[in-house]
Amino acid sequence: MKGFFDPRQLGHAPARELHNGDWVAYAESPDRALAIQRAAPDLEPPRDFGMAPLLAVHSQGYLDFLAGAHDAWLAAGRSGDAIGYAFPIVRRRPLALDRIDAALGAYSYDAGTPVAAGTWDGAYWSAQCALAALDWMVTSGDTRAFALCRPPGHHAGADYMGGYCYLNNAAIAAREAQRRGLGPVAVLDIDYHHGNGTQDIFYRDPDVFFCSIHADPRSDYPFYWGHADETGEDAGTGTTLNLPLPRGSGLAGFAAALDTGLAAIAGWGARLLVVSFGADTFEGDPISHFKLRQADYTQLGATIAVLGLPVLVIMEGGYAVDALGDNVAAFLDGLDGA
Ligand code: SP5
Ligand code: ZN
Repeated sequence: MKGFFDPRQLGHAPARELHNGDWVAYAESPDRALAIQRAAPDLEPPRDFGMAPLLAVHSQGYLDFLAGAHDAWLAAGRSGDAIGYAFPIVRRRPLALDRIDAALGAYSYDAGTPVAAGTWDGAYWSAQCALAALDWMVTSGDTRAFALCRPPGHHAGADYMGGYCYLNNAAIAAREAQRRGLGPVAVLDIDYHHGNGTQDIFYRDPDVFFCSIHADPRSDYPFYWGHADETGEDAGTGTTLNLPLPRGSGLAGFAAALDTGLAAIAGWGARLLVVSFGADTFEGDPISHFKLRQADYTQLGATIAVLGLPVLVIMEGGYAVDALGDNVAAFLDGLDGA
């Protein structure tokens, strides 16, 4: 399967994250991308599609903040990665926040998403991979493409970062697909964690169907989104479908939810499927609690292929680095009918 990856994505390398009250090594490491690259060696760098497709999803203020955050951190006399410590519960009104600490809090919802020296470039080229994979499908007529997006994107909203995510690669590709007349577009999110950023971006949009299968937010991050009663709002009512599963779920539970999600997507009339794929549903994942095995990913890919839609795969999470490449390859093989 044709795929895209840019070495500049490796420059995003935060050192540590806050976990249960301690600093631990950052789980979303550059090694993840190298592991996937080893298993899918035919990846090529994307061309530059510029800022316009990013601005179709994210606010100018947020993009300006993200591009300048690490410099502002250094200018404030700090070293290392920029990280916030104060977060507005509700953004009651827009304020011109000059101090870097105020901006870091206003543009994020967690303390797990530091801005490092290489973050802007890494996130930018990660998003360009999503656009290049979409462009490949359009120009070649291929019904499949893979974007090795890293950093991942599905937790990032229009004006916030979180959950290791800065730019919402899946949403950027989905919007660009709409613009090119490839819609209606459905986004199927099968990362272990709910894709809150993608949901938020399309919550009132009747033209993008969002379905997520994930660990129940009553037990798992991101806690505040992904509950079964979130179904969209205003014109988008009914175009969001959340299928939370309990911790410990394996193939049987996951496959049943996938059947439900795919039936909804088919019934809605999607013409293009964007899959936010996370391999953190793997039994050996160090931060997650599902029980999928490598062979299960082939089956999930094959089940999605039965829909008969063009499928653009966007990489999200997956932190068992030693198994990550094989798990991704297994999923892509299933999609390809191998
Ligand atoms: C894209 C994606 O999968 N994001 C997941 C973000 C989860 N962040 C909160 C979980 C905190 C667990 N930290 C464990 C660090 C172990 N080194
Ligand atoms: Zn995840």
